[in-house]
Amino acid sequence: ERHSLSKVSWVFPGASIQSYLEEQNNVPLNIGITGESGSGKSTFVNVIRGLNSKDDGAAPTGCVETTMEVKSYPHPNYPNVIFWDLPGVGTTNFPADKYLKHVGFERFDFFIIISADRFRENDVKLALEIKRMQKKFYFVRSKIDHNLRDERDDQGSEFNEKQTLDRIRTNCIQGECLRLEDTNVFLVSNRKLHLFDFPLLQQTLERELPAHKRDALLFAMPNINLEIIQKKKEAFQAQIKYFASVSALIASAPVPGVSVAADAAMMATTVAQYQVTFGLDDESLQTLALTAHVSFDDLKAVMTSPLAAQKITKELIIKVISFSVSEVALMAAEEGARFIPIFGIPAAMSMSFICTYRALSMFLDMLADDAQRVFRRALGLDTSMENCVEKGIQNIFILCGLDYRDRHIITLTNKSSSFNN
Ligand SMILES: Nc1nc2c(ncn2[C@@H]2O[C@H](COP(=O)(O)OP(=O)(O)O)[C@@H](O)[C@H]2O)c(=O)[nH]1
Ligand SMILES: [Mg+2]
Repeated sequence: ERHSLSKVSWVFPGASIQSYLEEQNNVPLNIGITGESGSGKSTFVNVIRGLNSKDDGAAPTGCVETTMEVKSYPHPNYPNVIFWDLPGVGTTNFPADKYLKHVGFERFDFFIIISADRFRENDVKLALEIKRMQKKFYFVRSKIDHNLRDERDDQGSEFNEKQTLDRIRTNCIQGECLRLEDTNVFLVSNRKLHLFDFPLLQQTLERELPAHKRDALLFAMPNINLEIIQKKKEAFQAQIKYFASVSALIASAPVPGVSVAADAAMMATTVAQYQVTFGLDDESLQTLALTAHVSFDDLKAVMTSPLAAQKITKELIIKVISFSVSEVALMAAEEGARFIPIFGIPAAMSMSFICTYRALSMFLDMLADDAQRVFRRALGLDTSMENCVEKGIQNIFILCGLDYRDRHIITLTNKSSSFNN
């Protein structure tokens, strides 16, 4: 799939924009997950990649660690982002410095140290050694859902969630941990990543990573809240100008027809990437349906874009674009402009730029919007049917090249329906 972008490179063998784009999407990010056996490392490695423990490529969970093996788990959509399931220091019996050599610490961008209860001497020694090696570490206290459930059972009406969380936070970094100044601990439930401190952990990682690695992390993160969906959208939007430039270069090829076909192939690859990154491909939706206890069909039902639940192909892209009157006019103009001698090629180039820019932006908007609806539906938030109908109408407007912000037409349809009642 990824290669369809490079297939067009024969048109402009030197086009460095393409290699820039490919590099952007292949920035390596290696995250080491360590902690004692049973703390929830393998489960974390799975859920952060959007996988259930039974999915293909999932790390085996619930088994007592006996090997010193270091295992890598690439992200299913972004194999450049690798989560490493490391043996606990305790399992290896190595002191911290030998342990870090054994797991190959140089390759890691940062470490996550997980514990299901209090952090121990081992964890602290390891953290100090990681720091000495000038790498970063983050403490994650897992299984918070268990603790809250137990507390609720014990305390009945006295139960106070915030107090309980505060107490866990202080308790798990007592004793040995006080040797580490200002250590943050993130309270996480692998069963419910969107709750507690996981969103904060994600923000912290993003803030503390070098700038060129931030998008790699962002695209690989599960859609745990609307902010992440919005941030992914913004990062993709920022890339669109480069894709549009590639298509402008292709358009300057003096062969009619090549431009549209190559653009559609490139767009299909890009839009398919949007789809999986927003978790809107069938597989991701199925996983979400399972974890959120919502039916797959219910999730599908809230999506309103013409790309919803479809495999993204060149043909589909052309079909959706050809429904959009304004895009077709632009494309036809581009093909026409090619035949105007001398001025033709630059004109075709700029039209191709605009055309690709607008089409990709349109697809991105549609999918980001669907992602938000699916997210709300999964959490049982406010995606009412009315809402969907209005959005459906908006999409028809876009496809017809009309401005859907022309609200009076929508208001008109609303009026006529209330008239019928
Ligand atoms: N309730 C709950 N169970 C968890 C959580 N994380 C892991 N588990 C369970 O704890 C057990 C051990 O987890 P695993 O990921 O295999 O730990 P590892 O030995 O550190 O890799 C498994 O049965 C998991 O399902 C969590 O956050 N909440
Ligand atoms: Mg494990």
